[in-house]
Amino acid sequence: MSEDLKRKRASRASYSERGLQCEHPMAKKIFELMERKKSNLSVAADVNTAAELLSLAEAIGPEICILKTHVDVLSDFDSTFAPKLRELAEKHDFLIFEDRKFADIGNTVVSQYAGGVYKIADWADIINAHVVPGPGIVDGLKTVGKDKGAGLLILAEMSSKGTLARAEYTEAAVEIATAHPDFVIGYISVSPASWKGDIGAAGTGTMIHMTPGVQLAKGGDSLGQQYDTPEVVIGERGSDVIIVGRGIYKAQDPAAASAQYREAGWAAYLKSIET
Ligand code: S5P
Repeated sequence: MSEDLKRKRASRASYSERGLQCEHPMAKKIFELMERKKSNLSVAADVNTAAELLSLAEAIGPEICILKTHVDVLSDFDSTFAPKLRELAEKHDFLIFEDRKFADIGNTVVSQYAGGVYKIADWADIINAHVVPGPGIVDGLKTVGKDKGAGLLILAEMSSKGTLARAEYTEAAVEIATAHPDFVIGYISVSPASWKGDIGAAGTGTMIHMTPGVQLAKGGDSLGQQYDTPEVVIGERGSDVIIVGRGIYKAQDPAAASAQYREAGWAAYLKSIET
């Protein structure tokens, strides 16, 4: 292990300590929620209907800190969906992250975020964006989401094979993210502990790292997804939140699987802050 990595590991702080440093209300809320529920598990609820999604949320709600949605894949989406999901979020104490991956110019993402069929800004606590267009995308999303108290995650890395979001791209993404502390709360990242120097400050500070591509065994799928375990993702790669999709919603008993992932994620976190 390099000296840089060793130093970073040793300086890792607890979620509650980091929550206390947060000025952004949504970042603070996430750190407090993780500590309160003893959960750093986000479930990617990539099912095909609103009915399935709501029943999955009811089953796994007690185990998760964040439910991640792709609302545009729900074949039966209508205006009754969001209020029902929000009700479950209140009941089970979780936050809602719409994984829309905005990627257009500022003016366009304003309408995509606030308007259309989905009206994401009305119900999502957290959204994410690529920075391919440059900082204008953050400025645009901010005009809609900031006053609502929503938080933005910047996609700084991706879990898929051959991703172009690496090296200099990641560094540029971090630069854009850190210039907007009033709206950006963290990153979708894969291996933040290995980022050069202190960029992104994995495991310390107020930026939250969320990492997809997590299963209980290392592996992948036939379309380029790459998986690693909660132990590696939290303990070695320096992330804060594991995002698990098929490992949970395709399991025979998603509630039991989510309990298992929550325990694995939490144990990895506790171990990572041991001094
Ligand atoms: O780099 C990424 C970023 C995201 S948000 N790789 C990803 O896989 N995701 C999302 O995480 C993806 O859209 C999906 O919803 C989830 C992973 O699902 P799984 O079934 O592979 O665990």
